[in-house]
Amino acid sequence: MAKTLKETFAAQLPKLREERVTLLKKHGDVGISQVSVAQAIGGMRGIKGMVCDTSVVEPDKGLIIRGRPIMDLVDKIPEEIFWLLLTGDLPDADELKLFQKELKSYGEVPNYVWKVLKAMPKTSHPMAMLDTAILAMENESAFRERYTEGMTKMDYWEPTLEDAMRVMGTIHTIAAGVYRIHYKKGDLIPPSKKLDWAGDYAKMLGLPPKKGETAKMMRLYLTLHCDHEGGNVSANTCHTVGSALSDAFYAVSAGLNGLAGPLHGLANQECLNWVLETMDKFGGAPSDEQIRDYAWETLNSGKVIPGYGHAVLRVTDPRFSAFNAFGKTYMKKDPVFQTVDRVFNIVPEVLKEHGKAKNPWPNVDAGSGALLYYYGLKEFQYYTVLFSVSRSMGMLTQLVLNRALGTAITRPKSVSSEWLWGQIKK
Ligand code: CMX
Repeated sequence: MAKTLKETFAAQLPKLREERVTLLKKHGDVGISQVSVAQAIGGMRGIKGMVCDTSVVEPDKGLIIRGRPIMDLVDKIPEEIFWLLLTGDLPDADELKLFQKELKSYGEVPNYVWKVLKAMPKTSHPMAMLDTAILAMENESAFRERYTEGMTKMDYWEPTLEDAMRVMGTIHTIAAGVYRIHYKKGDLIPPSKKLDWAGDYAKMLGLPPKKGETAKMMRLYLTLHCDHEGGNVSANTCHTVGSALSDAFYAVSAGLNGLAGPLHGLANQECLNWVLETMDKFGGAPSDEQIRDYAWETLNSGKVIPGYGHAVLRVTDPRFSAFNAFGKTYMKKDPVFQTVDRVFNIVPEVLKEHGKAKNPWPNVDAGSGALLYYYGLKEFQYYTVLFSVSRSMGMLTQLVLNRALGTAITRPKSVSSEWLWGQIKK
């Protein structure tokens, strides 16, 4: 008989715990990183100071989930990815079916969440709405309840997984509600009993199905954004908050607040804006020369070109390539998509000439907006919400793993500038 996600993970746990104990007790003194002054000032870039097993980002390869390059996973659906992130394996067909059913059993959004969202100012950013809704749902936390009752440390992961299922089971419904409330799209569309997570999200948004292509695009979108190892702002924030034993609702809401920053997830909304501005300025699909000029104008005015550069990657983000391949299959004549494709041919050269960005290549955000726009999601401000729905998978699975392995509360040592000068003089 097919096993549930909880049963599958529980069966793996003794080995994972044993390995963690061995690492700590036998190899705890092995050094893995040295820290320079530049790293302490520069966002701790490159310092190896935390463990994350859900995925790694190789500078020359991009995202690898549990040993599988993301390009090998583009045909999978997000529910399979969630399972993979947590357990290291893909579910078989029966396990997937059972998991989808279980997820739906966590799908009810309490009415007070809708009341909170409807009471928010009309000018609230959709990300502020999503994060507030997740935080409001903290009231449902199984972890908080069990912790108050006095559960043992060994059991922490169980209600954390339950909370994770509740967040994962509702976040797409909440996100669709945010869209319909914020943009006055009419009544909320209830979740379906039959559709998969991504297909249901597309339907609840109220997007035209375009013969099933919209759901296909959504599956790809939610799969590609699922995780990006542990040190990025949202994952790291979620981890830090969770390390204080704050429950999944606190931790994920905090992580999403980080995703709302323009240097992180919000770049998503800025990218397509930049592309459309270019089209607007030049009255239609711009020529290579016009893109070059506009790129320089952006850089010379002290702004970044959104969607390009990365803190870790040093090649074209494979997730950009996956979106590009999808666009070439389904919308190759679309002028916005064509412009994104042309920008890809020009901007890296400009950034190389500019000489500042360590990585002149596109990241995930450079291409996704054109697809969303084509399938009817024209409100850029909303784009980071889609990113969030997907990224919650990475944050939640990292959280469950850390609870299960008893990862310590985060508390790196900060130093004063005076101390730095002292070290330099030594
Ligand atoms: N356009 C212009 N300048 C850029 C640039 C870009 N796309 N990317 C990097 N640079 C500049 C940096 O601003 C920095 O300038 P200063 O020295 O004046 O501060 C310099 O190049 C060196 O930066 P870096 O080491 O290459 O990049 P960082 O690790 O500091 O930052 C990132 C990475 C993503 C914040 C940066 O490339 C950027 O701002 N890109 C545009 C925004 C974006 O697309 N963000 C989405 C990233 C994906 C995600 O996390 O969601």
